[in-house]
This record gives sequence, C-alpha cells and structure tokens, in this order.
Amino acid sequence: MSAPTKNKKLLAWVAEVQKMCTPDRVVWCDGSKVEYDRLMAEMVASGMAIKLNEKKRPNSFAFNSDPSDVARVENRTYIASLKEEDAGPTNNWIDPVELKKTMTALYKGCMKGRTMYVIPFSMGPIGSDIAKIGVEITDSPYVVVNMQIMTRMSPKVLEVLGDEGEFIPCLHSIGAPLEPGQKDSRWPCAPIEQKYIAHFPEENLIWSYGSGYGGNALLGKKCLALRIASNMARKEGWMAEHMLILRFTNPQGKKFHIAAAFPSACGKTNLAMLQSTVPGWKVETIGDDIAWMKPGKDGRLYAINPEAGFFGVAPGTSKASNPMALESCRKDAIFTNVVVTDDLDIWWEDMGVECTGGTDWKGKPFKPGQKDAEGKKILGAHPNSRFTARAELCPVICADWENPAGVPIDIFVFGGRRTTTMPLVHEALDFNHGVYMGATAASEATAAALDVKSAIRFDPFAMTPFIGYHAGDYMNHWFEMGDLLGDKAPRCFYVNWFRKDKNGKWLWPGFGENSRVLKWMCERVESKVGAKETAIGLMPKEGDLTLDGLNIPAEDWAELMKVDKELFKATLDDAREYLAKLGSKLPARMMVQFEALKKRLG
Ligand code: GTP
Ligand code: SPV
Ligand code: MN
Repeated sequence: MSAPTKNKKLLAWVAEVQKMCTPDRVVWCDGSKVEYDRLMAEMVASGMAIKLNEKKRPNSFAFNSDPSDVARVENRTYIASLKEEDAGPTNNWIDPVELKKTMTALYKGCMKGRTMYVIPFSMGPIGSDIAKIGVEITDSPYVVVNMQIMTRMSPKVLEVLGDEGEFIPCLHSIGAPLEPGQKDSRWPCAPIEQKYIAHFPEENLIWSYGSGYGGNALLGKKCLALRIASNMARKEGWMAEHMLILRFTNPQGKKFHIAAAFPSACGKTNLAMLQSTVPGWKVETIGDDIAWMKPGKDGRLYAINPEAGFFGVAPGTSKASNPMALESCRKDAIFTNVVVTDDLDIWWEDMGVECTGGTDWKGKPFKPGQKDAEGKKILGAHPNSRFTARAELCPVICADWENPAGVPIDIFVFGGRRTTTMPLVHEALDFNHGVYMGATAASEATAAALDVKSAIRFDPFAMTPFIGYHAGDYMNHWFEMGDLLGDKAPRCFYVNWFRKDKNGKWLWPGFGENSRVLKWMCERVESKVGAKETAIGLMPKEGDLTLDGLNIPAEDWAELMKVDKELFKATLDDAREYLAKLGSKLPARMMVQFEALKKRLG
C-alpha cells in the first residue's frame, strides 16, 4: 500500500517501526466507514468481535478482553524524562535510554503475522490552533475502530500535516507476534511484567507495549491528551486537565461554562450530561473527560474537548442515572467487557432493565443473581467495562462542542468521593485558595464508612496518574495560570456528592439534583447570592441553595453542610505529609495557603 503522505518525518518513522516490528503488511487508515466495516467484519470472522442485534443495537459490536487486561496499569506507566527529578514522586521513572533498550528488544519482531495500522488523527477539531496531530501505529484492529470514534481520523489530518508538519508519534503493540500456523487468541496481549506505557516528554514520544485496553492502547487519550499535553501546556502557557466541560444555561438564556475535575469513576460523565431538575436551567455537554484550555484574546480561559467520543464506565449507567449516556450508545457503539444477552443486545449491573440470560464478560453463560462458590454475586460485566460512543450522538451535545475557539470557562469544580468530612459544596476565597483546594483534593479508593487514613488518597486536580512531569511544578503551573488570568480567572468550587449518614445511606440524591448546586455556583458568579464565610471557604446561606421538592430532613441537610473543624484539623497532618513529598518543588504559595487554613481552623 503506497503512503498517502509526503511528510518526511512520518515516512521515516513508519519505515523505522516497520523494520523493527516486522509486520506482514502495513495499512494506512483514513477513518472511513468502509474501513470501519471491513475491520469489524474481519474481527467478527476471527471471533474477536460479536455483532449485536441490528434491530436493537444498530451497527454495534461487543468485545471481551483477556481477564488480565481490563484497565489502565498505573504501576507499568512511566514518565521517562531525561532527569528523574523532572518526573517527580508521583510518577514511575526509568532512564529513557535504558527504557528504550528494554522496549526495543520487546518491539523486535512483535508484529510478525499481523497487520501494522498507521492512524493519523487529530485531538481537537482538525486545523484548530488548540488541536494537535498524532499518529498512532498499532497492530490492534480493535484500537483502530475505537480511535475512529474517540478521535478525528480523516484524510484531512494528513492535509493539515503537510510535508513538513509536526505530529506526536504514538507507537502501540499488543505484544503478541503470531508464528505461521499459530492460532490467535481472542484478545492477544502480553503478560503484565512485559507491559510498558512509556512517555518520553522531551521528545513528545509515546511507546506502549503489551496491553490492548483503554488508556493503555488508545494513545490519543490519557497518553497524548494528558501526559504529553500537560508537558506541552506547561511550556506553552496553557492547561491540559482531566476535566469534563459543560454549558449551563439559565432561564434568561445566560450561558455559564463549567469545567470539573473528579478522579476516575467519580462522576465526570454523569455530571457532563446531567438532566437538570431546576426549572428553566439546562445542561449541554461539551466533553466528559479531558479539557484543553488556553487564554483567549479577551483574557479569559477558553476550553475545548480534544476528544470526539466517550469511553464511559458502563455499570451503573441507566435511564434513571444517565439517560443521555445510554442514548449516546443506542447505535454505532462499541462495548467492551459487558454481558451479551441471548438476543444479542448488551447488559450490565444497575442498567435498570431486566436480563433473562446471556454471556458474561468472561464468555461464560450468565443469569443475574448467580453466586460463586463463596456465595459472592457473580458480576456479568467487569466493573471497568466501558462503552465507546460518538459524542455527536449525545442528545444534549452542545452546538459549540466542536467550536475551534472553545468556550470561556466561568467555573472550576474540584472534588472526589468522601463519605465524611467534606460538605456538599464550598467555594474558594480566591483563585490561589482554589489552587490549594484542587491540589489537596482527596478521594476514597473504596466506599469506606469512615475517613480512616489509609482509605483516602490525595489526587491533585484528579490528575495523579496523568501529570506528565513533577507534581510540584504542576501545582506551580496552576498558580501561574492564575497570575496570568488575574480577575478573569474562573471561580473555584469544591463538591462532594458522596457524603453518607451513619447507616451508610447517601445524604445527597446526586445525579440530576446536582444541578441545584451548579445553579448556586452560577448565582455566586453573577453576585446574585451572598455566602457564609467558614474556616474552609464560602458556603451557601440559608435558603440560597433551593431544596424544593426534595425530601431531605433538616438534620440530613445540616450533616451535608457540616464543617467539623476537628475533623478538618485532623486532615492537616496528612496534607502536610503529602505536600512534603514534593520536596523543593512544592510552591511556597501552597504552604502559605496551608498555614492560612490552619489558622482559620484555629
Ligand atoms: P472515568 O471515565 O473513569 O474518568 O469516570 P467518570 O469520572 O466519568 O465517572 P462516571 O460519571 O462514569 O461515574 C462513576 C460512578 O459514580 C458511577 O457508578 C456513577 O453511578 C457514580 N455517580 C456519578 N454521579 C453520582 C452522584 O451524583 N451521586 C452518586 N451517589 N453517585 C454518582
Ligand atoms: C480513566 O480511567 O480516567 C478513564 C478510562 O477515563 S481510560 O481511558 O482507560 O483511562
Ligand atoms: Mn477519565
């Protein structure tokens, strides 16, 4: 197949990888429907994909991964900067020369018996000045079809790239060469100790080996759009964040744009598509996972969603919790590690529909309610099973979601999963205090009943696994963006949808009702409502956050909004210990905020 480009750097890189990985053939991808249909037909024929019922789930397919390859592997993810201190204490580091040597040995001949696909793609609207071009080379046809949904893939990308243009090389192999006559497995991949998700920030280069799943393999997402982009953003004066973006419009038609950072599986996709319960207020989705933000000519911060699709958590997605996500995958979708029902549709736990039987994510016969030998409920869908859906199919996608200029951000929201201590909402005293709030955000790994030390993980700006450099420098970059934006910087808030009562019941109904909290934020921005000053920040005055129609007893509301100074004081030691790990790169301004908070807590 002749190459559809004259870009010298690209041609040289493809030739070099071909020589190293020795695939049987090279295919240049163009993102077309013909290509999608052909690859899916091939995967159905090989047994890797299951074609779903055309009447129930048009043009949709299900895949089951190997049980060893079901999520991102943070302990096999590396920031291979030239100097170890540039990766910082929150990243794994290996000397880049050594890592390249190890990985080159693995890459040698690794595509034998397979096709090598070359995927030119754009993160962000093609040609937008915020967008970046990447080229992923992969030996996984599953990656190609997912990249067709998650990124912009079209011949236009190569046009924009031209003969001399720059791109981010993203090399991926599942790490499973095929000998002549060898039978392929359903989901080939390499064992865990051979998996490497490597980033070379000084070269803007990504090398991934051994996994075919999610962020390990769809390299435009976490690898490019967060780890490499966060490096570029720091150098170039912009921001790459693990944030959803939404537009909230009030009854008078005034638009507010909100960007919110919650850790993985803490509610970004849900908030991005929420069905407002506040009469006259409406949410539209711009992005559900990643935001790239640049100061505009007017001095405000403009955000784009670099992705073109959603790679969303399946379990728990129902008509009641997130109907817009369900609608987004009504057709043209890919499902990974869910139940395939007997009538060839899909199902997962808490989907809110009945399942009479099917095949679970491990390929075994399944009926809901079955228990294993130890009496534990057998899950039909893996907890990290996902749907890949086109953003344009989301019924509430915002008309401006592809606007290359982006949308001006009014509000930043930080948060996590905390069963105690953190109130439903509080506002930062100013931007620098907001940076402290985001930088010390913490979340529970599991829904523990008490805020015991080990159950809480600090996760600055929900970016711990995605900061491509030293976390201290990253916090400093946040302060510097605040300096640059001045009084045009977004207002900062912290939310917690996950507080529980003594009996382990959610105190807050969440989901659509979160719109009440967003409305209070917008009214703060408009100076329509005041706030109560507390030790940790500004909180709603009695009656400003409307609870009409909600059946929340007064004592529950008091608990939801409670700021227990003693509990907060107890968390200060943890924060100090965490921040101390950042060493000399911890910005002095972080400790200024720490001391001020300590003083306010008394
Ligand atoms: P990633 O795609 O991994 O980055 O996750 P995410 O941040 O997009 O999380 P998502 O929206 O998929 O939600 C994860 C889980 O949190 C699901 O089980 C949701 O049901 C649950 N969840 C989301 N919003 C709320 C809420 O307001 N209240 C409660 N109680 N649970 C929620
Ligand atoms: C996350 O883990 O935050 C995700 C899923 O969005 S993955 O794309 O696999 O990183
Ligand atoms: Mn995510």
